[in-house]
Amino acid sequence: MSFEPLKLRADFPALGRVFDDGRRLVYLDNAATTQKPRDVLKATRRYYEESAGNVHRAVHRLAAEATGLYEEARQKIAAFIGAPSPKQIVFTHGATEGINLVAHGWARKFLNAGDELLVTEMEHHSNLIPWQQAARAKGATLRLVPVLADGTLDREAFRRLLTPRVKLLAVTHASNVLGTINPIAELIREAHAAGARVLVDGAQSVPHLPLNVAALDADFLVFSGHKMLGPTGIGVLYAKPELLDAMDPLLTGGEMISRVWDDHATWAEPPQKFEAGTPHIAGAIGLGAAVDYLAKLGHDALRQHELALTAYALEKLGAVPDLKIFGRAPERLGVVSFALEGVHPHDVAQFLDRDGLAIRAGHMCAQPLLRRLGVPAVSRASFYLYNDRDDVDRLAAALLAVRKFFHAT
Ligand code: 7TS
Repeated sequence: MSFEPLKLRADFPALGRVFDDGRRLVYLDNAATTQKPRDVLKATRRYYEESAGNVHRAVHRLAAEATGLYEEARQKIAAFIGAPSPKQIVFTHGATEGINLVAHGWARKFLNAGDELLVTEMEHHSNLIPWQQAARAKGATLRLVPVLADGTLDREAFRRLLTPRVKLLAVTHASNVLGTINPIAELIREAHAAGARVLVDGAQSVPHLPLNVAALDADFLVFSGHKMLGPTGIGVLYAKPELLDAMDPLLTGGEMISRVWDDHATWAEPPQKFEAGTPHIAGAIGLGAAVDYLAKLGHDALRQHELALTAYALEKLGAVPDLKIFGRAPERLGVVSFALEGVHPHDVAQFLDRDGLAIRAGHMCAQPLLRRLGVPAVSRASFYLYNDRDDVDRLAAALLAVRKFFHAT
């Protein structure tokens, strides 16, 4: 299917916003969070208006409907990422929680002193700090695979670092700063051959790329609903069944138990074992609707659209004088980080906001990477299915205007 971003835009109420000066919103902060289509808003609202019971406990009709909708969402998500069973889908509140769950429930349980954890220099803080903490708690060592000047991983260094001491490789599928798409299938294969498990941070990739966890043979995969048209506060941890069986829960309490005595308890089967308390039921249902929307568009068509738009953006931004683009990986997402010489990235974002353009500026929750890039902050534009060439033209024009303003004053 060919993409018609203008038509798709009509599905997103927020994208209809026009500011006081008559300029329409150009939303280019999709790597932070995406806008929500009506289908997602409707599904969420319908749960609250019609079926607002709790899940997995009461027998009344509302509770049965809520449970049905919640479990249906789990099935849709399993199908979307190619998980063999919905039992491998644990609802979390986002990618960050999923990583913490594995760091606590698996790493802290199974790591020994002298073991090693491998991450990369392009990780978001969410896929770094939980491993720093786990390594410290267990006397293990954390090592970082370097990033080369073009924004790709140093594969030779990776192979050198991948010793039999490495118990886990935790790696982002795609960088939220450089846009680099890592060769995840090869990294998993090499890590497995060295005897390590692999956690894939899919926060940036699952919303944009075709992905099949079973084919990849990933041990763990995490992602967030809000970066793929879904609600905030809902995300997913996928894991192989034997890992879910072996792991400890992060949260304990109601609904995650099998039997409870005065002084101890036994756990329910996964995924319930990891979903203590009342979950974000509306969020899960909303994420199910988001997955329906994306599946209808087709991941391959979405990828083609984003590839073409990113190539256009790199060309247009490349023509803005004094603009430096970070990351030149051949395989990349629609994420473009840049710096305009002599202008602070926050000032760039502020100026663009006046023109109705939403971009992000800052350290992108990737301080170790920015330190290596030699900058304290960058500006970032990130695209999704509803962006088009007109948005890129507006971005390039606004950047030229910012440059002119700062050079003239
Ligand atoms: N991993 C990556 C690669 C990310 O880009 C992010 C969020 C996370 C994990 C954490 O996701 P969360 O939903 O649990 O917060 N990245 C960004 C970003 O680039 N701008 O805002 C959030």
